[in-house]
Amino acid sequence: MIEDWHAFLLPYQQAVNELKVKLRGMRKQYQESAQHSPIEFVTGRVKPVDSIKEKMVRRHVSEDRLEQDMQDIAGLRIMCQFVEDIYAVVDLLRERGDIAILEERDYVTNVKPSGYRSYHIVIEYPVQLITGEKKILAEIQVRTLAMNFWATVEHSLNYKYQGDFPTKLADRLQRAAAAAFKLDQEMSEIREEIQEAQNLFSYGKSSGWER
Ligand code: 0O2
Repeated sequence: MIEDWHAFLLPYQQAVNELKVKLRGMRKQYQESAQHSPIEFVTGRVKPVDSIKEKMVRRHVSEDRLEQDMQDIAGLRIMCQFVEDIYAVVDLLRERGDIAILEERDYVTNVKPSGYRSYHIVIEYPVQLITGEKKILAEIQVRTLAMNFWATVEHSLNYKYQGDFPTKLADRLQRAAAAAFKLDQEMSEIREEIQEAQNLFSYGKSSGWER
């Protein structure tokens, strides 16, 4: 029995905090060298205890298998402007010496039945604790801003309807997913022009809207 969930989750929180800094650092380096950053912004979270318990029941995960079998207790999200940036980010992650990629799931190409798109990477990341090194599993979700918009809205609705959407709403969500992907495709078509304009404008720097 895990009696102290706070203590159990502490290394996960440390992993999320460290990875947020590192991934945001990658964006900063692109900006400083006046190059288009494939990373627009980064968020992270530790799965709330209630969600962990709910997923343990749903996926038949016992407490003694939790660390190995639940891969998204530590979660990072990387948002990109363009679909092409997703694959650039994945390449960057593959090159890093501080994370080991265990699994990749390409829901960008292989869209889920719900309409969900994102690129999922399961990593192993070592955190340094006062008791020594501990390897933590974390899931990095890489997606465009449009995919993120859809997933965020769908996630809230899912919470309300517990996945049992009325048919009309399910249809709307499917159409919204298709529209979001169409937007991504349209943006990709004019990507070079957009990036040229962004280089001239040097968006992140001169506007002051730092992330
Ligand atoms: P939260 O609140 O986002 O943290 P499963 O968890 O059973 O769906 P699996 O194999 O464990 O599947 O992992 P998978 O499919 O690689 O990733 C699960 C996570 O991806 C979910 O986490 C969501 O973040 C996201 N995701 C997957 N499918 C959908 C979807 O249809 N809609 C939305 N909005 N997000 C999705 P959680 O556990 O739902 O929690």
